[in-house]
Amino acid sequence: MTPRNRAAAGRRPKASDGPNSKQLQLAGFTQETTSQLTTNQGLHIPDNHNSLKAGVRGPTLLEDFILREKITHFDHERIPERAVHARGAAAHGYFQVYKSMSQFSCADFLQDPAQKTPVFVRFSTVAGSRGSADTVRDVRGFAVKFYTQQGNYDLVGNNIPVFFIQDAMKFPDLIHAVKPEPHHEMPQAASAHDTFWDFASLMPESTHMLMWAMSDRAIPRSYRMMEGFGVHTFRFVNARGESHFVKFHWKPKLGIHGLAWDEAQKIAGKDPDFHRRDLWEAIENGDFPEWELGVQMIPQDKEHSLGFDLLDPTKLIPEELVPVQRIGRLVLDRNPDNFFAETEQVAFHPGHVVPGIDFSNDPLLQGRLFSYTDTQISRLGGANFHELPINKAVCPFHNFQRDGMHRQTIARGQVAYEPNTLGSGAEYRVDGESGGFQSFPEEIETPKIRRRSASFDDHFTQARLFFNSQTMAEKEHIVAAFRFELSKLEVPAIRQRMVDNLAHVDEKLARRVAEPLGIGAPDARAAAGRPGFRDHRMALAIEESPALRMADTGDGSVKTRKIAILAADGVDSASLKPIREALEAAGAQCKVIGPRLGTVASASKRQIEVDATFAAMPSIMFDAVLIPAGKDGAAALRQNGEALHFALEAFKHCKAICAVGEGVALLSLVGVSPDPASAPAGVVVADTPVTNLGDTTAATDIATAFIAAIAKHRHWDRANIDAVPA
Ligand code: HDE
Repeated sequence: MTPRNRAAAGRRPKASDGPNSKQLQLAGFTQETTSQLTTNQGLHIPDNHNSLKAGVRGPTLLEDFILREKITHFDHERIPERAVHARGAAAHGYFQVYKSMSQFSCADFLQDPAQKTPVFVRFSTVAGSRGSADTVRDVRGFAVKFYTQQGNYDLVGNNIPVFFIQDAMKFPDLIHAVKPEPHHEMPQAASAHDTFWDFASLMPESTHMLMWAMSDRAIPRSYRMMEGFGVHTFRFVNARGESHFVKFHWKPKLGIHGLAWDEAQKIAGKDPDFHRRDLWEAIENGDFPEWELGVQMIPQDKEHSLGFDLLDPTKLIPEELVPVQRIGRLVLDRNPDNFFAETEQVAFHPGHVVPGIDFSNDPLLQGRLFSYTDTQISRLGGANFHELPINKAVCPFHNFQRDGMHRQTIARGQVAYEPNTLGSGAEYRVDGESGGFQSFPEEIETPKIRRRSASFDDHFTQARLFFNSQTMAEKEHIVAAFRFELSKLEVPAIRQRMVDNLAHVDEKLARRVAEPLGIGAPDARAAAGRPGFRDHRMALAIEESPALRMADTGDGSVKTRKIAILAADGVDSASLKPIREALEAAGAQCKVIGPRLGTVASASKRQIEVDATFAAMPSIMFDAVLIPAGKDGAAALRQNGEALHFALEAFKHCKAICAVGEGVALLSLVGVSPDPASAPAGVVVADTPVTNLGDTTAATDIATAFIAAIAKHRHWDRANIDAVPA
């Protein structure tokens, strides 16, 4: 049964190994839709098609309480979408620590490798509305709710380790600037417009994050192929009360991979649910996405040893200076039962912490500690959102907070205050020694002041470090992204201001960005003269940080990669079969794409099922393309404009392509060298005589070469790719 069929049949997706405490709790709230319909008061409904009328052709009666209940409920089905991160997808799973972290943190869920802590993880874009496309250029949210035995712990992070601004005071400005412009509400889910770059160019502290946002990190291939970061510095606190500063990382097992920008834009039209679907299908297929939790720890007394301020959220700690220790793994193994009840109603909050984890004074984090409860109150309609099933802690929780909209708990007894003598007589408080939460007793004695610390004044060193650390292809993509975004602006002065700032990152980068933009050469001095400009350069012990690259990450497998097999009547099934089997054995997913649904007949008259048409599943839905052998099949593909475009576009997007036998001729038609000796990077050409292709050894060799090419993800350094007209 396919995932879609299974969902349609109402069957619950199963977790990998039995229900955990959160699933058991949720089960108490889930409901199957039975065949007998009732009103919300339990009254059986005799007719769900007709309203109550004065005669069959007469007016509808106000008395029709069944109609009114149904329509009233419908009228109130929508809740306000999240102000940011409105578009998301989520899944259930578990977290397991590798070994006890008691030396650093007393958090219960970080002690026992045998313990699996239930989690719910929501991925999101930031700027777009709930119905916007998944593949827009944007930061991705990566929010994890751990249902621990000490209460819920939320690690509400992003897929980029730094942020645009240093102080919460600027967050509403940042978001107002990036959201659609208020006078005409355009553009949707895009930063490529005047207000965003107006703001960004006036806030040089955003430069480091802009470098990341213009990189392929902002157009991920899949949620399953992105890193996650806690961004701020947090604290671990152990049972002795000792503190380490900590940065959190999520490292994806499948590596970090991006789309081509042209591809991302086209997918936004062809399949706006691309990432949501990818996550859902991977879990339904049993390919459970996995990440390792990494931590970088800095002892309390080494706070000032890094050359920059740990409290500054526009800085990261290079992994080469403080290695990331991998301390556990996160597995997502169950799709939600109901998008609204779970994915939409889940309420994250960086202030949801457990004993053993605490905050730092990062002024961005400090502002967030206020914002998240506040936002849920208006989004979820009141102060009792913690009682919604998806938000409910799995450990007991009770206090003397009472009443409010939609209260679920029926609190018994006379007493709703403390201290009291009329209640149970129990000791209500739990001190730190017995597992109560205690804030780290950091010493603070300092004047109250509304000012930025001078230690936050370096705005460019790490932006430069990021740029220097990229491969050539990654640098090219950054240049192209800046050009694209800035070319969309209507006000040239904003473009100019931005490239002037970029000159402080890298002169050549700024010049290359400026070249096609119809503005003057970047002027670093002009930038330095503008208000808000700071360039207090820190001494950084490294020039490059290879850990900041996306290239060559992951386990090198092709698991879950999607391969299109182009097919038409006359395809050679004898050579296709072993290649397909080898790809599938390696974990790739093959789909036969043809001119029409149904089947195509192979040269030997076998019927091969077509999964989708060229129009419904174009090349942008795939990671690689296989053009099989077969005289008539290949000739038919060469006559088909959609098939030609398929191959050409896949080539333009630097995907692995394998052409076999007569299929090779299609490559030359689209301008790709068919000579195996000079084939471009990632193009596997097997023009072995067709008669030999049924030979499984030859087919295995072809498959092995193709799998190696797919495993590289994309061949970004393919020569002269700009000249390819797709
Ligand atoms: Fe958020 N952020 N944020 N944010 N954020 C929200 O909370 C906010 C920031 C992040 O899947 C909102 O429930 C302020 C950094 C994620 O439900 C809101 C500031 C990081 C999600 C809010 C920040 C994040 C949110 C909107 C600066 C990365 C989605 C709806 C002081 C570390 C969680 C909601 C989900 C959501 C406020 C900055 C991550 C309005 C005021 C930095 C992943 O409360």
